[in-house]
Amino acid sequence: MQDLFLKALRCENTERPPIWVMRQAGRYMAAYRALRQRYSFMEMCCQPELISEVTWLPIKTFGFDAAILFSDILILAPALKLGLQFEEGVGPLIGKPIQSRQDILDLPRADDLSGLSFVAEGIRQLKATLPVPLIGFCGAPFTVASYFIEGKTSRDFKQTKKWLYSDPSGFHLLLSRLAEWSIAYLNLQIDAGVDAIQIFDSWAHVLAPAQFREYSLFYLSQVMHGLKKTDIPIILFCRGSAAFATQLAQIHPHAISLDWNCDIGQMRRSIPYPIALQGNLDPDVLYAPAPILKKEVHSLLKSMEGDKGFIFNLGHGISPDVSESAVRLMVECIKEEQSACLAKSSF
Ligand code: 1CP
Repeated sequence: MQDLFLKALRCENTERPPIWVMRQAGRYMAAYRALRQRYSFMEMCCQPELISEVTWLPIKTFGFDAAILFSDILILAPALKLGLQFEEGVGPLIGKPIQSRQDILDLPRADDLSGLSFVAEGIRQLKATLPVPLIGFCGAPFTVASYFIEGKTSRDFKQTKKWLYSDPSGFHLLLSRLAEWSIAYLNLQIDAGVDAIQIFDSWAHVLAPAQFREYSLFYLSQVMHGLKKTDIPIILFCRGSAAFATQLAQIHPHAISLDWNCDIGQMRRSIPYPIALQGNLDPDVLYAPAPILKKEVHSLLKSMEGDKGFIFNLGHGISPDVSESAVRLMVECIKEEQSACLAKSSF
């Protein structure tokens, strides 16, 4: 297996930075859209053969250095008996949002994961064929809680914030139940063979720093320390990472994924090895004309030149309407870097 990605996660020198992108198996790919003509998103998430096929798509097409399991952070909802559907043009809808302390007490405990066995089977199938490391993932308890409370995508997270302020102990109870589920779910993925884990705290940026420590960081740390394989590399992604990166570093993940609101080279000065840094190209750069795209990719590479633990990624998920040729160009630029390095070393 090609191990550029795992080496960078261990902060070992690599001939070039590895590259993968968040949401790399998704709607910007024609092959993905063609599959979606035949299957619903939920069908694609729940059938091991389809999980494997979709996870493979961006690896085959663009040659990324890591694959991310095709699934969703909300796939836990059906296992928690909350119901989940994805509606065209609307997004995720939770059938029975959590509205009271009793709703939390009624949630099943995380001792029976048979409802998620299709994920384990998908991972096993992938591990038999993938030439690059496989990233498993889950949502951070805070982000998953906000979907389960709001019941759908929200702009302002009013219900979540109201609950947090009016009933902190109830909110903590929900977060600790979700942390238990996250641990069990990630352990299932580890048992099935994933090579690394990324935890997505996509809505962390709605929290103030002290709230982030209390309602997010504490549970991220609990999840990390609950994993059965203590040396499995863990990447923490959160929106607002520019503000929270130093807090994230305090719980010692293997890597922190940065959004594009910070200068990653400067961030390296406050986040020491052996924490690797992942990021942080503005996803909208993929709309730019080729010369600008190349310039932006090179300037990011330049700012992390010589860094032992750098993984090239976007600052957040890739948008569904970018062109595949822009993605191909970005990957080529990074791989050219390797040829440039090899050429240099031959003098
Ligand atoms: O219509 C479609 O075809 C579905 C689009 C889609 C896809 C391709 C959704 C719906 N989820 C996914 C896959 C997905 N989601 C992956 C797969 C692996 C990959 O290629 O990266 C991953 C890791 C996720 C994680 C995820 N789902 C996050 C965290 C990452 C992030 O982008 O912040 C979140 C917030 C979700 C929720 C979600 N899933 C899908 C939608 C439309 C949403 C809501 C997004 C929102 O609230 O804005």
